Amino acid sequence: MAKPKVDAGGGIPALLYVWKKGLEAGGFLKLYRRLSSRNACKTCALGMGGQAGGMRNEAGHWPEVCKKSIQAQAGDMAGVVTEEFLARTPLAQLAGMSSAECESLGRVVFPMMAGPADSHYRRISWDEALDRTGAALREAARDGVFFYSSGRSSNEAAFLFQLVARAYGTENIHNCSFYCHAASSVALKEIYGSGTASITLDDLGQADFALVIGANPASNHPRLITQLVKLRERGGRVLVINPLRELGLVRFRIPSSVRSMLFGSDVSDLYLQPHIGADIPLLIALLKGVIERGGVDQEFVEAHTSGWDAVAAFARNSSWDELIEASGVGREEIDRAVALITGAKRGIVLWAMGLTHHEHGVENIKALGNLCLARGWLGREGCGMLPIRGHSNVQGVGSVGVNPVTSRAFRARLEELYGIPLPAGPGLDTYASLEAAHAGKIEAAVLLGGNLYGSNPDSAWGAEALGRIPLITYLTTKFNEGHFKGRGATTLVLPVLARDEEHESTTQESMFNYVRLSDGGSAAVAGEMRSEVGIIAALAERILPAGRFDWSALGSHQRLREEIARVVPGYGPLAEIGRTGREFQIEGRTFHSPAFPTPDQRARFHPVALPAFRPAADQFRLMTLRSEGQFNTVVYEEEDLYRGMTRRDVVMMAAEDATRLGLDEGDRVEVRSEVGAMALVVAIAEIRPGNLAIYYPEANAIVPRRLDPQSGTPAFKSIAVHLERIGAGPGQRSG
Ligand SMILES: Nc1nc2c(c(=O)[nH]1)N[C@H]1C(S)=C(S)[C@@H](COP(=O)(O)OP(=O)(O)OC[C@H]3O[C@@H](n4cnc5c(=O)[nH]c(N)nc54)[C@H](O)[C@@H]3O)O[C@H]1N2
Ligand SMILES: Nc1nc2c(c(=O)[nH]1)N[C@H]1C(S)=C(S)[C@@H](COP(=O)(O)OP(=O)(O)OC[C@H]3O[C@@H](n4cnc5c(=O)[nH]c(N)nc54)[C@H](O)[C@@H]3O)O[C@H]1N2
Ligand SMILES: [Mo]
Repeated sequence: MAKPKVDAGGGIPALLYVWKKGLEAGGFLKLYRRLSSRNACKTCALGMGGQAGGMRNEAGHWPEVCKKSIQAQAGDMAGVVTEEFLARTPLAQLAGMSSAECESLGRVVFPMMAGPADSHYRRISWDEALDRTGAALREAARDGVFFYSSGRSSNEAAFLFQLVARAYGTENIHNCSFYCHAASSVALKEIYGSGTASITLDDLGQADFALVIGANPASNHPRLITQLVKLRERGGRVLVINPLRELGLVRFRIPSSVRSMLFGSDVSDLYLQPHIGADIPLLIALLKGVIERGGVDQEFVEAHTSGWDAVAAFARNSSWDELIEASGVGREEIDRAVALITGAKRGIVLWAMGLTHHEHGVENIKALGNLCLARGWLGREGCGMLPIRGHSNVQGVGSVGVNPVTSRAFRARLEELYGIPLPAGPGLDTYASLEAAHAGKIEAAVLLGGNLYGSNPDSAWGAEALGRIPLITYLTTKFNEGHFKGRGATTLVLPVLARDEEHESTTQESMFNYVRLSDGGSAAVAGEMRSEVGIIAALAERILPAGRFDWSALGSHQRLREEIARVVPGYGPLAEIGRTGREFQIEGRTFHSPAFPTPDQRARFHPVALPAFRPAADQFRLMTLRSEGQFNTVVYEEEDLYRGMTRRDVVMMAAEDATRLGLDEGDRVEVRSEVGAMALVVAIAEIRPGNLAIYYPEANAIVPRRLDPQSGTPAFKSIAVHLERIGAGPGQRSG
């Protein structure tokens, strides 16, 4: 069994790490100063920093630190890519670099390009970079262009990005959420009429029950664990549903609490391990149990919801045996979970990619919504639904319109204010754009951050698709694999300032629908980096007819905030935030009374059938996930401390399966899907037998291009695979 070196998440190793990174970044004080500046944290969307000050959460609590905010900060401060390096390193060699190697190259500090005949990237001027991109866009058919954004950029940059794209004439504007929480947005809109969390941070402080399903916040949103531990200290209960037993969801040492650091804190009361992709039968079983125990909040259901009868009848008529068999969780454990759920007054359900990354992603969240509504856990304090968002501003990027499907109100405002005639239909979403590229229909693409190559399923196909685009322009802080393996015929790489280096303040939106102001600051390294807004405005001048917009004015963040305030519902206070520093909760998104923005003001139950995903008898169910040492496609460390893995090319499997197949820890195996095979090393983990886990982004070599039809999200976590032994160790050693 792969044994972690630690007995809990967090703790001393997390603190030691801070020192190590501090040294790498050129001194602890220097790093500390940056971490404590008034800028929203660059990593996840839990909300830290802003005007409350660095290392403070939305309630002002200090100190709030986590390892990955330090990784990201130190990463932006260390080293630069030089012209000499580019001259001596051919593209072919760059394309052979791992994610960690790309990250270690340092900051990109001048514009560069590689054309079809080039063997190396070479430095170019800003004018040449912008002129080339402008010329390609001017010549392209409007529906032959796409604009992609990750979730790191500011609201100001993202708003301008979509405004320029729409004024230019395309609706092919999308972001990384189509590979992330799109399923949550689609489902939540159908459940309560708004596509984001129904709760604020305060509600978490009032709940007496939390269900954490399909998420690993111990690694990915560590400060959320503090909230769970506090909830338990108040006498509340935490239920975890996850096929893999994650150490940090069992025990955690919270760095800001002396007692927790010394003795550790229990994070959960009960841990259910269903099969991968089998949450729906389990959620139906829990609902059935709640009904049988008389735990339905009849008053709430009658007064504030619709659709209950069909959902209740389906649960009642489902057989226990079938639900138990399909979910993999036994009756006794289900009963214990039902007792926790019915014993609680105010419950919050939290989830992430374990629910969205399936062909039935939207259905998963509807099934979760059904359980929540049956208990009356919506539209009341301390109750509700919380999608645990990924990137620090992924929600803001969507709110300000980087989306191929915008609301009627949003479109009407764009037409009215700017006279932009908008095409009737939606544009291409993230995957659809790549599909169009693969079919040779994309002529140019502009990518504001992110790593579309590394995030995409079926990497070989993804590289082919990107390779067929005549011109790709990447805006980035650092190199990633996409800049080398996801090149177009001609590729430009333009260097940007990170959020805490911007000359003007910027804003971000957290997963609690709270908008924060970041002060900006000075650049961590010397170079020609420009602000994202500056680059987009300069591009706009080259692709849009003169006189229609005053692009020099739209290069001002304050002015952009005034525009956003006029266009985006609930964003009114943004106009003043730069002057007053007053951060705000977006109106109309979170609910403390049961009046929902649906046509009949009621929340809706949705009938959900058992998912079709069922691997054959000789196959495994495979999920792809993150380690504690990475941020998405950026790998900082090979080690996954909490899972006890010392390398990344492992396949985690249950001891029972290994024994059955005659495998030992460290044996080499091949894991094969319908699109490819990977040679990996066996690591025994506490995962439900019949299920496997491997690390993303490497995993995308074998992730098939199967999508949730309702959200367009690839099924990164329910893949049917074969596993075969190819040789004995030496492989993963227990740490
Ligand atoms: N340190 C760090 N922090 C991050 C990121 C990072 O890469 N590194 N990425 C950021 C981003 S963009 C995102 S979206 C979030 C991602 O945050 P998470 O969604 O927490 O991350 P994942 O590692 O993709 O998977 C989460 C969990 O889902 C479980 N799971 C897989 N399949 C199933 C299933 O079928 N059912 C259930 N119930 N569980 C399942 C896995 O066992 C794993 O524990 O984190 C953000 N924060
Ligand atoms: N198999 C598999 N695939 C997955 C997932 C999975 O769990 N399994 N998860 C999916 C999810 S949830 C997501 S969100 C996507 C991630 O998709 P993306 O958001 O596209 O990818 P990231 O790896 O987060 O992008 C990191 C890059 O962003 C750039 N960057 C960082 N900061 C800035 C900035 O301030 N400005 C600019 N312009 N650029 C910046 C740097 O180049 C950095 O390397 O991957 C998806 N793909
Ligand atoms: Mo994400």
